[in-house]
Amino acid sequence: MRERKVWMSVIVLLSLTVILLVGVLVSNCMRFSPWNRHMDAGRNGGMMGNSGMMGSGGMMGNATSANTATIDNNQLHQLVAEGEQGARIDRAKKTITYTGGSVNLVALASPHGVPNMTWEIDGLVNPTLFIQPGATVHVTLVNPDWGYMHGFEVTKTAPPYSQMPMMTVDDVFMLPPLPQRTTQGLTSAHYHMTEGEMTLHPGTYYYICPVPGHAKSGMYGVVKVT
Ligand SMILES: [Cu+2]
Repeated sequence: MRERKVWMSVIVLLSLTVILLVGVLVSNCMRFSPWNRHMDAGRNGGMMGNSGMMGSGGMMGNATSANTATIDNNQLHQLVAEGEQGARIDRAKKTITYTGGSVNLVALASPHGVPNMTWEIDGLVNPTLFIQPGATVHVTLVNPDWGYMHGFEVTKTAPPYSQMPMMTVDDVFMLPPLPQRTTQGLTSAHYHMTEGEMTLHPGTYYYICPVPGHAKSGMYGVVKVT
């Protein structure tokens, strides 16, 4: 009789342990699933206006338009020219300094003429950006690439990046991936673009492409908010 009681207790304890382990596993899977990350990105990228996120990433608030549009080659060049206005571009040091409270950041994802899987900003490949704390940074992402989707994410997580950065990096700002240009011909193609706004606390950040393998292949640069 006594022996049976002991066995019953052992079985109950084992069952509870199994239930607990399964619970922990399931909640971890939920937390790290791409779907969930996408939901997080949606919160950043949604049309909620200034959401006033003061949380982990150092974001003070952002408003991202969920709209995407396509532009032609002339509009692309115009956009790049506008981005270069007011930016102090140091080609030797590969740095861009944006002064003032209003920044126009135009990021071209792996465009023709630069190494594959890199960013071009104001004519520089993966430059280091200097931005003032609290500045309103208007980010325009254009994907001029042929063959690959690209998105724009800002994170406090430093390189090296894994194959699946969306699973591991801390997401401060996100413009979700855009499709490749509409046709292969550079001048006849239309280019997908999207835009959003971010405001950053002082610190060191990184702009990366969240598409699997791209940041790992070199599609990232540094943002110094100082
Ligand atoms: Cu990419």
